[in-house]
This record gives sequence, structure tokens and C-alpha cells, in this order.
Amino acid sequence: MFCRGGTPWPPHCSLYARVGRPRSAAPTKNMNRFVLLIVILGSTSVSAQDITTLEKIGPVVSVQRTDKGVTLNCHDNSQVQISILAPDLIRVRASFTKPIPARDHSWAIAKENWTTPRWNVSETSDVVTITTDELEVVIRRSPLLIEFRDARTHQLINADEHPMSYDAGGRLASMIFDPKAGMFVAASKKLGFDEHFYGLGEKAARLDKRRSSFVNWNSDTPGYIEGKDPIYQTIPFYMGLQRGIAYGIFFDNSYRSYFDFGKSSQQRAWFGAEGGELNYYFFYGPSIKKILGRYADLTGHMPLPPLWALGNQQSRWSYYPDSMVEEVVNEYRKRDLPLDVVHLDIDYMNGYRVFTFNKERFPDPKALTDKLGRQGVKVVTIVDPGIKHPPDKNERYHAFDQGLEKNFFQRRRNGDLFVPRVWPGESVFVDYTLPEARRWWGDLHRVYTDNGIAGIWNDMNEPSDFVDQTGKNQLDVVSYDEGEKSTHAKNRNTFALLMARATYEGLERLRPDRRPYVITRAAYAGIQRYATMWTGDTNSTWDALALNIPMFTSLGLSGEPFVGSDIGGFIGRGNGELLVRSYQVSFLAPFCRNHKAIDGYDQEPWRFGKYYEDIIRKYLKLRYTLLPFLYTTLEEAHRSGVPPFRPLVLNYQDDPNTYNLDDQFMVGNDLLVAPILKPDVSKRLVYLPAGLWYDYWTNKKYTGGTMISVEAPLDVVPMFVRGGAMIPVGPSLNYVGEKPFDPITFNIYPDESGAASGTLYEDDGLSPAYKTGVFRRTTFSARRGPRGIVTSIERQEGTYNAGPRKFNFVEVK
Ligand code: MIG
Repeated sequence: MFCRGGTPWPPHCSLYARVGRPRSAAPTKNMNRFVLLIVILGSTSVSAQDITTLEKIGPVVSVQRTDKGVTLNCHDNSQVQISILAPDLIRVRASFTKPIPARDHSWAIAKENWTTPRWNVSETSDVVTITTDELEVVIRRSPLLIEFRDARTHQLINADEHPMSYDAGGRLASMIFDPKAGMFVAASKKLGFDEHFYGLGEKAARLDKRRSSFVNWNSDTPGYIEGKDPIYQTIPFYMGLQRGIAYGIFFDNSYRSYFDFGKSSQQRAWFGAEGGELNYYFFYGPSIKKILGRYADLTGHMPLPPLWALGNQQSRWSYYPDSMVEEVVNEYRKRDLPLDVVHLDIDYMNGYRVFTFNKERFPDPKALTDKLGRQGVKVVTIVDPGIKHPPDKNERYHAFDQGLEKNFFQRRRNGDLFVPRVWPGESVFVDYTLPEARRWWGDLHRVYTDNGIAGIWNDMNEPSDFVDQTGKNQLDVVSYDEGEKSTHAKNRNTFALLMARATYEGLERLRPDRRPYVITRAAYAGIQRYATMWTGDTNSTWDALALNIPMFTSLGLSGEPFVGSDIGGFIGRGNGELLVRSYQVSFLAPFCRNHKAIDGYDQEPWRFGKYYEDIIRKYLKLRYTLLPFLYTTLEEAHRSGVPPFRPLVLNYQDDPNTYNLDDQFMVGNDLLVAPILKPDVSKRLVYLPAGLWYDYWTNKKYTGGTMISVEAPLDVVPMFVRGGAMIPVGPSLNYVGEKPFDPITFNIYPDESGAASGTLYEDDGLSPAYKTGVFRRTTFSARRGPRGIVTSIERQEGTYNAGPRKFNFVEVK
């Protein structure tokens, strides 16, 4: 391996670069120093804080009733606003030692105007109590402590362990990113003896986050392993679950934030941030599904991507020239492997200049996309935020020239252009908080849409800077931020959200009759409105594969339903067995894409020989026949916020056996999958929740509520269908749209009582017409009678004419 001049690839090169390896020193000594440095960096994060040393908010001296709730005035001049958004959604906003500011802005929130539901407030000398139909918020005046109770049972759901706190004395100033940009604020909640924690978006961690702590600071972390934190995304939303009762907390604060679920203390789960407001939303379930629906109402429902986004995708850093892209696609077709999308990584550009094509490698991109289009394949191009800063003034590059002229680029406080170093070398970043800059950026995508590019893949948007990945080099970079002119401490974590927004809205304007398809690496809460995601630069290892499941399910529990990971792993050399097992996870993930680093061993499905290729084909084909089912579960995510790729706890939250189960997953309500995540293993234990289950491959029936042991030779992923399900299955396809979904066969898996039901969602798969009711959702039911199974249509919704298609009903026995 070699390090190319100045670029941080392969990853070990960047690490050396950060340590500043002296050229003459002996390598082993350097290695030790390097390890030491990592240890020191790693330990500064959470343990440095003891929130009990912070200043506590003062006791309540008066209470004002407002239209939407109450304002509490505190002894230390702090103010707390409690707003009732819905019977199960309460906002808590605190301002320390000064009144709540009039300015109230968040990039994450999709819905600001809620119709206040009926509510009441009552006061005694000790407490103020707010009641809605579902929640009781009990506020103790002195000290100020907030409790959330179930309005019907009065059962405690969540309670402050400590009054809300702020770092008035600047005790934490030495550890915070930018002490000038804000003051540490924190909230502390009682840790339930049996409380489990879920969510927090993309973390290289297990499903149940109890007894762990995390930091949010979007970071480019190639080759991350379990425990690496932070990585690319910030979703400051989590759910607590105790005795089957769930609540959610969305701490809407984009500064570097901290979440500790009983790691530093046995008493508390706390969260805090290095600035901004203590501003959180409390969601009450008790069901997780209901919380996810509300979270989607608040931060945005994922729009449907085009149906072909559920197709199989192939990528590589990088396929070029155009003839090689054609070769890849031809190989797929020749080998009878389904394929919908091929990705062009950074080498398609002219010297990494975004919005350009390299003329030698891709002389006629339109001809290429037309040709591939005739084979049923779409092209997605990568777009990074770095715009090349021309090395000499005479170089003309439209993206730079226009952006400079319009003053859309980020600048330091002293007015200098901020010049990070990324793939193009010295570059500039756009200030996406400027509405006109977002519009301009979106419009720049015309070069892609005109050339038939079907989707955009945003990378490096943490934003990554080879000069310094910690953000220190960007400390004094100012963003417009709706007039606040705030700095990096506040804007880093929302950079990707706004870039994705600019891209999505641009694609909407450029192709109004098509659904945009955007993929992102970094994110902040609300990202689901604009982009799908993948989990960045994983390793081609078994450990990395095992992380797929808790990462996908946690993302799903954090409002990001469309997720996936580089199949086979990104960095290093995989093998046929790992690749097959990786497909056995991802063939049911929303984003199903094989991708590999520039210096990794090739890993397209055929690269390890026919034996493995045949198994991969089996799973890709199965994915395509299951598309009617997958699309139906994806639409459910759009509508209800409940993701397709689920941890078992989401469907069985009363069953404690599911609370930390993260080597199995479910797709929708009906399919349970228990992949093999270790080499040379062909047998495993599978937990089946209570009820009747059918082995997908053999139709053998099991009664759940127990562990079973199943065989899983390399060509088998253990998979079970819930008794009571009807699974819609379509014809075998090489790509989406090759033929209509006709016939559609409903495989009926009756439950113990002989009943089953299922749903089929259909629309044109391409246009935004579904948003105005042009879809068809059909609910079917089946019942075993004396003369066999009887099926009926329970309900039909929507105005879409799905055309004549044949439905077959097959009872699985
Ligand atoms: O510094 O575009 O995560 O998928 O292939 C590496 C090159 C930049 C990181 C992405 C990866 C992509 C690669 N990129």
C-alpha cells in the first residue's frame, strides 16, 4: 500500500498524517506513539463531565399560562417553556438566567404549527401539573424537576434526576470545541433499573444502548469498528423502554452533544450539548411505533424514493472509463444477476471538480446513460461538497466562479474564504444555510439531469477536511444561519442536512415529474426528508458485518428508514463466504449496494467463483420477487415512520427476550431473518417470539416464545414467516420495470386460528403523484374454512389504476 501525496487514503496514511510522522523516525516507535495518541484523544470525550458540578436551574417563582402551555419563571431569571404539541408530544425549552429568546429556529423540524389539543393546568404550592388526554406533566417547583406520567394510570414514565443544568462557571470550557460559541447545557433523567435505550441514529454500537455513552460530532471515520464514536451522523433522538412502556426524547441541538445512558452513573441517563438551548421534545408511546410516527410528524416523513432504488446496486471507487461501466453492466446481464443501478465514484469528474465529467473517461455521458438505460440500468454520481479552489486565477471553473461572485462560499470570521483540503486539493464549501445558495447548488445539478443521471450520492459531507478532521480548522467559519451568523460549533452537524436539502430540492425542480433519489453519508435529524443513507467506510470483516444489523435497526428507530451498508465491506480484502453472508443480510435492506474502496480486492458477485455467485444470484432474485412486499413495507415507513428493517423489539415490545437481540431482524411485521455473522458456521440459535412461525425454506411450523436451533449452510439464511401473514410475491425480474408485477402471488401463512391478512401497496413507482392520493393500497384477508382457504379484499384506498394483474392465493401448509 502506498500513500498518495496529501490524500488521506488508505486510512492508515491519514492517521500517520494526523500524528505528523517525522520521516526519519523508526516505524515501531511511531506506532507506539500513535496508539498512545489515540488513547488520549479517545478518553477526553464523556468522562470529563460530571454534570452534577454544573449550575442548576433555579426554583420556580411564578407560572404563566400561554396558549400552548406554560412558562415557568425561575428564581435565577431562567425561563422554561412547556408547550403542548399533541396529547403525546410535549416540548421543553429552557433558557438559563435570561428569558426565552424570541428567535426559535431549527433545521430539523418539519412541522411547526400544531393544533394545541385540549389540556389543563393546575397548581399547588409544590407542583404545577399539566394534563393532556395521554400525559401528565408534573413540575416540582423547588428544586425544578419535571416528571412525565401516564394520564390514565398515573404511572411514572420518565423523571428528571437532577434539575436542568448549565455551565455558568465555565468548568467544562477546556474540553468543549469552542467555548466562545456557547455554554454547556444538560438534562438528567432517572435511570430505570430495567430501562433499555434505543435510537441515536448511526452509532457503531449494539442495539440496546444501556450502559453506554455517545458523542455526536459528524466525523469521517474510515474503517471504524464497534465502539468508535462519533462516526458520520448526528440524530439526537432516543427512546427508553421499561416494562414494555416506551417514551422518546429528541434533543434538538446541533452543537456537539453527549448522551449517557447510565454509563457514568447508575442513577442517571443524561444528555447535554456544548452550546445552544436545552430544547427537547418528549414523546409518549407507550408503543414504539406510535413514537416513530410522531417523530416523523415532527421532523418529516421520508418521501418515497423511486421504486428502482429498491433494486440491486453496484458501485466501486471507481469504475472508469465509460467502457468499464458498460462492462460491469454487461457482466451482470450475461450472468443473469439482477441490477438496477451503477454508481460513478469521484473519478468520473475532471480532476475531482464537482459538476463536471472527465472528457477522456466519459466523453459522452448522455450516450452512456441512454445505453445503460436500454439495459434497464440507472446511473448515480457522487457529489462532494468541496468545490475546487483554482490554483491560478485564470482557470475558469463555473462552480467556483459563480459561487465566488455570488458570495455563497463559507468564510472565516475575518472575511477570508475558508479553504479546506479535500479530493480536489484546496477547495471551498458552500454556506448551505443561505437559501439562495441552496437554490444555486440545486440548479447546478442540471448537468447531471441533462445527462440522464438518475440520482446523487453525497459523500464527505461531515464535512470532512484533510487538513484536520476534528473541525478545529473550521472553528471560526461563519454560516449565515437565518441571520444568526453562527460558527462551526453549531453548524457542523447540520451541514449535510442542508446540502442534501439543496440537492433534493434541486432535483425536484429540475425533474418535477420524478422522485428525487439522494444518498448521504453524514446527517442530522430530519435528513429523511431529503436523503437515504449508507453506513460509510466499513471493513471487509465479520465484525463489521455483524454491526450491520444493530446499525440498520437503530437507524430505523431514529427516523431513517432507508438504510444500507457496502455489501462485502468497503476496506480490505473479503472472500466468497463473507460476501455471501453479507448479501444474506443486505438482500432485505432498503439500500442494497455492493461497493469497494479503490485499493480493495474486487468483490462483484462473481469475483470469488461460481459457487458463491450462484448463491448470491439466489438472494438477489429472491429480493426482486419480494419487491411487492418490500415496497409495501417501505410505503408504511413513508406514511407511519415505522421502518422496513426492524429489530424484534419494535414488533414485540412486551417481550423482554427481544430487548437486546441484535443478531436477528425483521422485515415489516412478517419476515424474521437470522443471518450467520461468523465464518465457518452453519448452524445457529434463533429466537422466535410467541406465535406460530413457518420456516421460509421448508414451511416447517414452529411455536414461538423460545429459541430454536437451525441449520444454515452457506446457501441458506435462516428465515421465518409470521403465522397470520400474507406475503405478496411478484415475478422474477432483472430490473424494476422490466415487466409489470403480474401475477402477484399471495403466500398465505395462516395463524393458529387459520386466519391471515396482508397488504399490497402499488403506485407508478416514479412520480410524486402518490402524495396526492394516486396509489392503491389493498388489504387482503384469508380464513381457512371447511372447504379450504377463503380470501377476500377487506379494503382499497387511493385512486391509482394498477391495471389488470392477476392475483394468486396460495396457502402454505
Ligand atoms: O475519502 O469517493 O465513504 O464510499 O468510495 C474517501 C471515494 C472518499 C468515501 C466514501 C466511499 C467513497 C470514497 N469516499
